[in-house]
Amino acid sequence: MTLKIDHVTIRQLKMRMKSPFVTSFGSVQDKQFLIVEVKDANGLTGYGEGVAFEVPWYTEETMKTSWHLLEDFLIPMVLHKEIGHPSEVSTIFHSIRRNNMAKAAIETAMWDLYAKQNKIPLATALGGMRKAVEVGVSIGIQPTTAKLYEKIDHALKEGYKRIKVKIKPGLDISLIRAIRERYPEVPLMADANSCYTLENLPLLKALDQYNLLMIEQPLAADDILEHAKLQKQIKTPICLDESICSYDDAKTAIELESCGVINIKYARVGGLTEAKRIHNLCEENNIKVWCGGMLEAGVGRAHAVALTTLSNFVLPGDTAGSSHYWEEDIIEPKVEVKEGLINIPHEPGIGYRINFSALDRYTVKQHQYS
Ligand code: OSB
Ligand code: MG
Repeated sequence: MTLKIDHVTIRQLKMRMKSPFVTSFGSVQDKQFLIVEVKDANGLTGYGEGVAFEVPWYTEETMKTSWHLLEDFLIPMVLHKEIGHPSEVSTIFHSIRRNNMAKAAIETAMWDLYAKQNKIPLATALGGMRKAVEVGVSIGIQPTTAKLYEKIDHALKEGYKRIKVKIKPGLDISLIRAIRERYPEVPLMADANSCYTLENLPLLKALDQYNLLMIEQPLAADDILEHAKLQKQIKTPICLDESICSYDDAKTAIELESCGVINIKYARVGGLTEAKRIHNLCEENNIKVWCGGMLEAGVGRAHAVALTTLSNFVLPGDTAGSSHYWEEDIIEPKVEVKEGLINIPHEPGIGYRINFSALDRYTVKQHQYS
């Protein structure tokens, strides 16, 4: 059996989140993203999610650049081709620079299809052994401290295993202090989404007193060197997110000792194959990893959850359940978090069915390539 694709469909979806998600770089509520379907000659289908936002504030990609890359370059590279294994797809895409979220959208769909062809769960296809994965939650910037407490209370009641909050200049020390006053022991971390520079060293040092699990991406996305300088001067482990877009970035960060932890997002690195390579490299070098999120709907979440079954995902991920963000998800059953755990589905592929009635309702545009 080979991964020979006869049809690819790209859909653009628009889904309203329960509440706006606010970070140091902007706010999202009506989330637009892509769903890619690949179909083989037997009519079996695989699904991937194109998670780039409409605005290029997290990385340089957007939903529209993803569509362009898929249509004009990536789909023609795989359509009607005999591909032996999904791990070859990232090599096939090698001549296309970056555009990792566009690549991941179709690469993950090929992984799903491969697992379905072989009647095994995606987690098994990837080599994952866990039966359940631990989950934390990422809480965006809130209008008031009362609202933030409310969100944290709710997340703890739902059983999430750690709380991550977004910080930004002017809402950092005071925010973390306020959280620690009310929750002295909660496993807590802060994500800066690149909003500081080394000039903020005193502030970043001051955060050391609050017993944070880690501080995520304090400095610029392309500043692996400056993160190394910072890590030498603060006790809180640095976790890199935006800085790690490839295996080579991870290698550089490890060699320079820029971080103690890496947040792996398969979409940011071009797919599941590259995510697994980075995971393995980190494991060999005693760098802990956890699985990040991109406010995905169910398809993207399912891929993240499968990836998290690999052995070095030793910290709770950002893969909150479907109901955390969405009234109704595009998969069935929805991703469920119980006591901070997501059970790994046993069905082939991503292990969740597409809810086509929801998928159709949220689709604003689609095109098939054959
Ligand atoms: O920095 O991890 C981030 C969401 C969008 C873009 C970047 C990030 C995030 C999150 C939320 O923190 C993760 C999630 O719940 O999907
Ligand atoms: Mg982050």
